[in-house]
Amino acid sequence: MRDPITIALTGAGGQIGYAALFRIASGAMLGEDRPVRLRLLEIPQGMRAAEGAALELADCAFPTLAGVELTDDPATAFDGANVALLIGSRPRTAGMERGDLLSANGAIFGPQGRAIGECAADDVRVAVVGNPANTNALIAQQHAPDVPAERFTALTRLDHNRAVGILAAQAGAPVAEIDGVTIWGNHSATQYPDLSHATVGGRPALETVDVEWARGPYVERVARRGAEIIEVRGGSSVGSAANAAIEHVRDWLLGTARPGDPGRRTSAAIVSRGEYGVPEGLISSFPVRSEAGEWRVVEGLSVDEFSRERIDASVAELIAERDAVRELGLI
Ligand code: NAX
Repeated sequence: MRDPITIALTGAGGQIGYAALFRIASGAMLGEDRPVRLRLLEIPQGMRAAEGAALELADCAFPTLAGVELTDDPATAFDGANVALLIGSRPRTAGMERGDLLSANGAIFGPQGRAIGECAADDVRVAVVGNPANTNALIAQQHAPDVPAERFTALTRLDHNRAVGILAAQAGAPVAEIDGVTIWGNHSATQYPDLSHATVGGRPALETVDVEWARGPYVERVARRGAEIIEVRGGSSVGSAANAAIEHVRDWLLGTARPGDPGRRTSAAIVSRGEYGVPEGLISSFPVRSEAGEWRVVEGLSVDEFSRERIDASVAELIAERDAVRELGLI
């Protein structure tokens, strides 16, 4: 066994936290040869549920689980953390305006970002799941000026996986034959699932499925998939969200290449360096690969007029969110 890695997870008493913890502790995220030390951050209201999850973790007797600590103090939670999964957030409730939502989350992600900056390990990598994920990641990043900006990311992997699954079903092909799907922009209804460069069994996806479908109902369905799950299941996405968070971190730390597929790529919301006309500094979803622990945007893909408009619309929303949190003094 190698040395343990310290993983801080917020919202451990909530649904996604609960679904993620067992797989992380079992080695499904970083491998069965990598012990994990878990630090669970909750607010007092969520603490009993997190304690219950910790008891169940003990009952799994995972050889990869090197320890579990619970705390409501961000500085304790992030002390020496190599990975921070920020899942807990303030959801939108009835009658809440956008400014209220952003302020409530600013009060969470600002202090957590500061604690990460002050206490986390030098190699810390942060993945934000709690919504509005991209802007929460930006808030946290802006409070940790000494941490390299690119260490703060937000999850669009669930959107990516949804986009792959829905394409596979439409094409009547196995998921393993789908490649080159991209989610652009914000993890919100404006996101753009793009099949322009996707392939199904090596053939262009847009020759396999109807282009009108790909640019209309498909985009809509992927973007609304969370609402569809709520309608059908009676609750929000939990298992798939936990899975996506685990895949995001695994690919980031261990790389996206797979045997026989060295160029494998995915989607993640990472800091823009101006790629594809996305203003520098925004945390926006791109086509990405990871190598040696660094996400890199896959560059050089052609962007047609339809895609340009969709990307720009989602990026405009990210700019508006960034400007709003600036005006509120949250960054
Ligand atoms: P839950 O309400 O079940 O759990 C959230 C937990 O976070 C609660 O236990 C709460 O006490 C805790 N919490 C709140 N503030 C905290 C703080 N300051 N520090 C530590 N813990 C805190 O929500 P769940 O279903 O687990 O969803 C969590 C978040 O994921 C939500 O914001 C949700 O919108 C977001 N999602 C993001 C997705 C993505 O793809 N990026 C998809 C799934 C999900 O909708």
